[in-house]
Amino acid sequence: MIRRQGALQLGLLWLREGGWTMKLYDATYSGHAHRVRLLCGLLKLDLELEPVDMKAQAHKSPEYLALNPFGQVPVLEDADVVLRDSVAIILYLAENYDDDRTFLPLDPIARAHVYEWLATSAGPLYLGPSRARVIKAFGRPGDHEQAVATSHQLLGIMNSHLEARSWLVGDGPTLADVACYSYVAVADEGGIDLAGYPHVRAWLARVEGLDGFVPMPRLAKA
Ligand SMILES: N[C@@H](CCC(=O)N[C@@H](CS)C(=O)NCC(=O)O)C(=O)O
Repeated sequence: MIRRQGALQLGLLWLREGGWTMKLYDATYSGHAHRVRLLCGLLKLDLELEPVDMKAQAHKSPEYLALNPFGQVPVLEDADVVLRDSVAIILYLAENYDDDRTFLPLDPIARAHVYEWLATSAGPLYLGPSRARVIKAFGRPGDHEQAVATSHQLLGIMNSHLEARSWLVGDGPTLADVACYSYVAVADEGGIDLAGYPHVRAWLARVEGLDGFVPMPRLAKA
């Protein structure tokens, strides 16, 4: 297992030194894709962006479904590795390219706490701020009131958690912060006011101050 991983890493290094650039199938306003762009910025990794025209349903084309049968953005291609799902992708990048292992700590307890927030990003964050925004700003069907309620429950929990700490896990930024940042940063586009969550707002500003930070694009006002 370890030998296989080592061989994969050596192979990727060889390919990357030979001029290979990782490719992200991307959509500008997708917070899921933004997580990957953000981590690559923070890790100073080169990333080629391949825009997926979601308005034209390019993510449901046979070519794209061959990459991700769920027909969702993002997908990462790194040499012969093809990965769907933003959480899987950022885990892969941290495990293979974060030499200092700060974004995915080696300590098993700290790492388990990172996993808690990764699960939160695919649970309440997806059902809350992400869904509220897709309903309000993109006109997708769904229960906006429920998504707003889920968002406020989550933001209350995050606000209390961040009251006495700067980062979601440990003393510095980890994948927990990367996974949770994007949709919280644009929560207002889903009709969610962050005014009552000062510790969350301070945390957003802290992420934005990181070297290599990549902003989450805001939707143009109508
Ligand atoms: N679990 C997936 C969710 C990705 C996702 O929901 N992507 C949205 C764009 S933000 C999408 O492609 N939606 C189109 C669809 O679901 O048909 C991930 O983390 O990558």
